[in-house]
Amino acid sequence: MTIRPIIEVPDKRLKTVSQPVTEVTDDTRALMNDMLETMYDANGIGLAAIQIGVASRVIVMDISQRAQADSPPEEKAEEDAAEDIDLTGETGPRFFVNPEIVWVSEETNNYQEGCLSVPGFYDDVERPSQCRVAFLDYDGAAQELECDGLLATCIQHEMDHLEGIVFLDRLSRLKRQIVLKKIAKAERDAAGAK
Ligand code: QAP
Ligand code: CO
Repeated sequence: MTIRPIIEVPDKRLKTVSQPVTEVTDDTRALMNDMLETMYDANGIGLAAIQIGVASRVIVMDISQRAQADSPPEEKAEEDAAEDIDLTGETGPRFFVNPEIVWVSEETNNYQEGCLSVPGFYDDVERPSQCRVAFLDYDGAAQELECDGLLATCIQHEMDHLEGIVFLDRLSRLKRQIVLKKIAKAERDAAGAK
């Protein structure tokens, strides 16, 4: 497994619509393993293939990684302990190939989202609270999954990446422009500091 560089906004590649995978092969699994290692290394909970520059409809996720980046070490240990006895089956790595949303709830919620391609920025995004997703798993078997809570939010966020959409695109134009300006300024400052 290899940690690959994560593409960040405003990189145009993030606007690519990803292509369906024709068959889940060892190459697909090698990609998923690299994505998982890359995601864990960056303390993420979800990653779409386009975020490492591969325009395939592949997503990896582990929502038990939640809040890793923000939590102090003691809290993190407690969270991990809580996850260990979690019986919802919502922990551990998950792999989604060619995911399709087959149902969404009318009920929506707001979740403060972040993105490994937009490091350091978080904002509320409104999405359906529940959804049902059909996909191929790590072994290429067809599966359906009913999603709720963070799982539902995360899968919808990641599926947006497959359409070339970043969560900033779901904010008001004003908010998006403020974030993009801050990123551009940080980029300039970093270049100037060299
Ligand atoms: C998408 O995002 C997500 O800015 C996954 O400094 C996030 O894994 C869906 C991360 C929240 C739903 C709710 C972001 C790590 C991780 C950062 C991530 C950062 C370090 C983001
Ligand atoms: Co993202």
